[in-house]
Amino acid sequence: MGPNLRRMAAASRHLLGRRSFLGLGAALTGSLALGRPEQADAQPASPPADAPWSQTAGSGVVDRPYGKPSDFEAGVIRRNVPWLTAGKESSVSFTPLQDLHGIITPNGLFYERHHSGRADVDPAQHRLMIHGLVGRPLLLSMQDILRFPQVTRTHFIECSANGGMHWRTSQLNSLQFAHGMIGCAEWTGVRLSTLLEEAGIKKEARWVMVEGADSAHMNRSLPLAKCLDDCLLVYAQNGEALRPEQGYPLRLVVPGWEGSVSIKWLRRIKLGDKPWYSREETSKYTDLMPDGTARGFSFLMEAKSVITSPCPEKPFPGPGLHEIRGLAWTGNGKVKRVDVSMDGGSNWQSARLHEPVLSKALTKFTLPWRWDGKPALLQSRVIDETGYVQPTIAELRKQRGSNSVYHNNSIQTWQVKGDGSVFDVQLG
Ligand SMILES: Nc1nc2c(c(=O)[nH]1)N[C@H]1C(S)=C(S)[C@@H](COP(=O)(O)O)O[C@H]1N2
Ligand SMILES: [Mo]
Repeated sequence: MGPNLRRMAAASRHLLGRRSFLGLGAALTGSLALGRPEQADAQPASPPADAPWSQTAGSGVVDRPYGKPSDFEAGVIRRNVPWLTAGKESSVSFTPLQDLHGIITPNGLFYERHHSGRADVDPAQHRLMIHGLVGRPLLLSMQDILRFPQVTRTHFIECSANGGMHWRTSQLNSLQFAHGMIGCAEWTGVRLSTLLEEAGIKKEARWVMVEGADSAHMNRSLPLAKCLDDCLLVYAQNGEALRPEQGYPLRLVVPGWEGSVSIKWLRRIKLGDKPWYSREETSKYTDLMPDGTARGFSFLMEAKSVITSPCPEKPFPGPGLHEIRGLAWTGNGKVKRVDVSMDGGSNWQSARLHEPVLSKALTKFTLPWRWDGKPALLQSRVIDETGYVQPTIAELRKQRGSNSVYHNNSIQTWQVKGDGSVFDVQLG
């Protein structure tokens, strides 16, 4: 631990040590106003009475051969915005980040983005073709793909349209809708380089086209160097087969790059000497700059962070000691530091990063804070291992103008009101 970290740890021990989070210490000494009076009962006289579930045996193991969450968690679901997803030709659902506690997104809650709906593919019939500038074109079955050496890596996938609505202004007042086009999973499959080497890469090859088996046949061009570096062809997500929504039985994962290149239901890989300039890299997924030119092939997802607790969906229950929690990530590699401000960016404190801090994966951060019940402007700002600092929306608009749809990685501001409610605001 460096001196800086030691000082932070000591400071938070000091803050945490003096009073309990629920104010129990205060109840005993009677010296502090409590957030929630019912929690003041420091020494209950008797254990709680048996509830119905404590009085008879519960269900056995036969009624639920595949597990599901408690019925009390029925509100923890992906959500869509009806006006954004008028039909199934183009649809998107958002991860409920406000209800999640770790860096892994549960498979049933991973956001979805489909250009022609969810394809339900039969793995026995699915084939992957590798052709173009290769020595030996290949047509592989899933059984073939499973024979190659396996790798497992944890990475986020974020749609470059995440936060896109906020180029205009704050909209919908929701963590889920403002930031939920991201998920992070432990992916298992084969290195793309392993398969390309099996096919034999011709020396003129520079670009790789990847295409899906959905009816959109969504395709993108990727530089060969990235494909050989860290791209994965995966068939498993968090230890089980991919879900149909995430591209079952086979998808590409392009770590740290915009989600649209991580082609789902992957059926074709073609090597060439230049990009294909497909629909999704010309008419879409480009960024209109202030000078009227369009920036293309803007693959990298730059560093971003957000406070997930509190947030509009999870207001503060009352004044007192709270743990500010959030997530940070960067397409450049690892998160180096996250700073948190309570006053709209005038003063910053470093948050604690939770292990594991993985490359191109979500990283969790926390910071204890005693909220005095006064209005506040909460922000988080990530700095990644390359020294890149997450910009404010004003800084980003200065570079990019306001015609963009994609790549908004600006600092989120949560306005906390006196009653603990939280609002999505942009500072001028
Ligand atoms: N074949 C195919 N691949 C695709 C898409 C698609 O519509 N079809 N959508 C892309 C987009 S825009 C994103 S952001 C990610 C979303 O992945 P997810 O649905 O698993 O979250 O998949 C990408 N891969
Ligand atoms: Mo996307």
